[in-house]
Amino acid sequence: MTKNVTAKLLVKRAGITVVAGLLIVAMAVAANAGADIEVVPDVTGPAKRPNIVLLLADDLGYSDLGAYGSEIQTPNLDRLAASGLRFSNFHVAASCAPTRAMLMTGLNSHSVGVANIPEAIPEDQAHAPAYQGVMHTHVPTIAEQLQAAGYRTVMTGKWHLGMDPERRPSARGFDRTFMLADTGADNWRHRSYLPIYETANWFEDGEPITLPDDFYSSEHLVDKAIEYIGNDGEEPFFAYVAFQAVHIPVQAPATFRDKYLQTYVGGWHALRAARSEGLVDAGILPDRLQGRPMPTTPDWQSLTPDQQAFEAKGMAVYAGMVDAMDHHIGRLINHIDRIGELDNTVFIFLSDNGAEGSLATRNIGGEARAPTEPFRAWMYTEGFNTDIETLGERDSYHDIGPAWASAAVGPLAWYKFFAGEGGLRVPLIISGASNGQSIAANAGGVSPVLGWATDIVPTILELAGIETLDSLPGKTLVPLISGETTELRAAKEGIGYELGGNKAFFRGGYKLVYNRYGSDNRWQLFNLAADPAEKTDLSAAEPQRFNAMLKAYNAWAEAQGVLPVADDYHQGRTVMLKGILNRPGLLATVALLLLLPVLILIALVVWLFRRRRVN
Ligand SMILES: [Ca+2]
Repeated sequence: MTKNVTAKLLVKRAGITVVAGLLIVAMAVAANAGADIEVVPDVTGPAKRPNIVLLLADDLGYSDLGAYGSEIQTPNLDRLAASGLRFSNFHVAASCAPTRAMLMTGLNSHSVGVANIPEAIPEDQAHAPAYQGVMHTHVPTIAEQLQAAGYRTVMTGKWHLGMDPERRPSARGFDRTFMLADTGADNWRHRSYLPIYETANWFEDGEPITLPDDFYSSEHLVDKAIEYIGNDGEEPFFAYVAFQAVHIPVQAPATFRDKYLQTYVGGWHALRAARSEGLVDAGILPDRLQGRPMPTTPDWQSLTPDQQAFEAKGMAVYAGMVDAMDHHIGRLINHIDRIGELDNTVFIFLSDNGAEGSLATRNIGGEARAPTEPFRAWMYTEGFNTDIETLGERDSYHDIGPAWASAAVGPLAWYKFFAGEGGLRVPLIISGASNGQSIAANAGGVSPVLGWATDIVPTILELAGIETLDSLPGKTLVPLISGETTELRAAKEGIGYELGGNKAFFRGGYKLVYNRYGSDNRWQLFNLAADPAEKTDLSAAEPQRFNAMLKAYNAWAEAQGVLPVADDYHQGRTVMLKGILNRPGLLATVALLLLLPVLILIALVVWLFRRRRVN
């Protein structure tokens, strides 16, 4: 509250200064009327605070943009990168809601109640304040702070921080909202994408709504953002557009997909190698790295030609979904240009976690085995199909699986849900202008500085000219963008992280990491600066550093209220079991279907018995 009041006062003061300055200029002009003296207005400080557009992709991999070495065409984001600054060492949480909570509050996910997505929190953690899965209502959001400072605030897309009325974005500082409350949804229709939800929970301005028939997620979310931003640039605006691209179900219009029909026929090993090279060509990584082979990546050659054709087309859908998102971002940029605000708008683009490796619709070998039959049965009852001809189109359901997900993060290890760099390291582009001046001193440059999700809120506050609370753990990135400095954190300053039992601690160029999978199910130490692919474990070679970082992680975890997970905890299974148990209607239907043959049998026996007695 104090913060909001302070913000209001600062803005009021700024307004008074500008008005007073203009009055003085007007009086000077009047006094000098008729004289040959040219009066130059001396208005110091920004005439108008910049608009801020926060663009969030869902499950987009580290190397999925052209500006990060991808073959996927993303000309609009590449243009933002060329005039702004890219970050090559920026990290977020490995799944949706924890990152979103940090982006909205500037605080660590545990401290705002979002240690994990609500769907994946096991019963033995659910009592703890850090494990509510929905964002605490007493913590101010960036939207509330900007709103208090006179910004018009709009939000479209996936929220996933609480569905109760008081937790919806309409109650958390956004003037206009068009939002999805769930982990994801169909991109083409008003329909859930998992059996854990009865329907997709969409709201406009806090009220439940039904999607229009001509819906495609990236297109519609941008249409709504354009509608809410409107045509007049009276007040500065903050627009948060949280795309469904490229979250499961992977879906794209055929026109976007078909550009890539031949791109992935060489398979995932070839793509991973090409992406690793692309990251070097794009100036993101200094050297070409060979990624660790992932145990969940089967040999491409072990697939049948039919399987290869299906997988290659599926990846074309994924590329088309990224391409379509970029196309619609281009429409948003054009709108802002049309209303004359492009020279006073800052764009921040990032992904909420690394590429998604879950596989629900089929098995492809390797260690990525999944019980696909029950899921497929549910999928068909909902009207989805996996036909190759129409893959990604309306009513199609696709997921790329772990092998393509590994390729999408280039040489990095692991992907979404894991604490490897493939799960945590994402593209971040900050670009644009404030009052006609480009904010980037080194346009097209790349910053290799270690950044963390909580750095975005202080960055936005500084851009908006709002004083930042000392209690925020993150750092503003503005001095890096303006070229004032190339440093962000002191070498001794650490960053702790935990999600579903996967954990990490970053400090001084090193990373301590624990991934709950196979031989990675232990603490390992990597020199992140020299070894971003996390290939050489230094825990035995550098025991002092290892022990010091472990101690620091434990202290951080205790302060954050991190709870251990049970040895048999499995994120995906928890989501499905917990979700289905929360749907009594679905359970009753399943039970009835299972009991139906037994009931028929009993009826038959009774009928036969009676018939015999009658005879
Ligand atoms: Ca996500």
